[in-house]
Amino acid sequence: MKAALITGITGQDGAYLARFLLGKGYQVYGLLARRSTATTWRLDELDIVNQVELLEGDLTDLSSLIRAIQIAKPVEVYNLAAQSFVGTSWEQPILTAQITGLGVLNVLEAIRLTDPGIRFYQASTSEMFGFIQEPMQSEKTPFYPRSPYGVAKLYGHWISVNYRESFGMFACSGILFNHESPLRGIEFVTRKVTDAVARIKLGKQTQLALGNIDAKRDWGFAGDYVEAMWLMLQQQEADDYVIATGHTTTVREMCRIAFEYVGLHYEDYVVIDPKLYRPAEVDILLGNPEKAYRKLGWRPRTSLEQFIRMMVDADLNRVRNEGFSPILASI
Ligand code: NDP
Ligand code: GDR
Repeated sequence: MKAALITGITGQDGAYLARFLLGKGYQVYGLLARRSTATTWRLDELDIVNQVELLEGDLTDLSSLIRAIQIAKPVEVYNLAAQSFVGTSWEQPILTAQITGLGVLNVLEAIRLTDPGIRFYQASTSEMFGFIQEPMQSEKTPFYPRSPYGVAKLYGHWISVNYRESFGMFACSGILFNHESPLRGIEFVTRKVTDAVARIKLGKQTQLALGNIDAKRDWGFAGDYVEAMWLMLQQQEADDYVIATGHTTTVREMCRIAFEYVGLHYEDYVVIDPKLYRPAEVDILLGNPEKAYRKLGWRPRTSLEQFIRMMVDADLNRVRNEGFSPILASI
């Protein structure tokens, strides 16, 4: 049985990828960072927590990564762990650099020192494009990150490319544009909105404070995007790919869709809080996934309207069961 190791298995993408790889017959190991409270609610939600093997470790601790690889003996390592919230990266820039930037080097070194034949996936991001220099961003678009998070990710991206070129390692970077789901963290704007829609609909909240609602994002569904990660590691040669839908939508329009689904108008509830504006913003992201279409045969399957409805439905359920839900207890 082939084994895979996922760092960030307790995150949104980690949980969906674990389920996807289990479906493909992999033995799935995940790195579990020590926290004061349990963070496995997403694995519980997908009902797979007993099917994966969790190994304690941290991206900033090289020895724990080497140990995890020695135990799991994976053929593939997916590096999804990160301090992934852009907003926090201005509050904790050094921690963000240590985890999201240097952490990638630790994983690559752990692989190089144990079994350099292991195939490696790095979770790169459209945030690396930042200040947009081309209307549609592809693998060839120059990078200009606009947050400490984006800068840290750019280091992770280039060190992965460098290990491929220096040591011939099979290292791929997926430059993924925003992707969402009912398992999305509450701090990200789609989930913040769908959670508020549920609370307002059920009479538990009256307003929703947001920052820049004119920002545009190319939003896809996380469940579709994890397949692209796996496909990259099944190719003859390691390469980098943009994964996106090719459509962009304002935060404002996303709000309209979410509120209208429950018969409400976002204008009646959304207030703008200037404190939620970022020190530097990425105004618009729009990905060109043509290379992934052509070489991986990958396609996004779920529309923005579909997954926003899924998220609102999930949040309505959670809010209704509040107080009893182990999921809510941990977010
Ligand atoms: P999440 O924030 O949901 O998950 C991040 C994961 O990283 C969690 O499992 C978290 O553990 C883990 N983690 C954080 N710090 C450490 C550490 N020091 N050592 C080990 N593990 C750690 O992110 P997503 O699932 O949304 O994203 C997955 C990856 O893809 C991230 O690298 C993200 O930056 C990147 N990405 C995401 C996109 C998106 O739209 N979702 C788009 C492009 C890239 P814990 O649960 O214990 O905190
Ligand atoms: P992003 O996602 O920064 O693109 O990073 P987020 O959902 O946080 O923000 C998207 C856009 O919405 C605007 N916005 C707000 N954002 C949040 N979080 N909260 C608000 O109240 C709010 N109001 C407006 C933001 O300014 C921004 O323009 C995500 C993460 O998953 C990264 O890890 C990943 O790399 C990128 O997507 C691609």
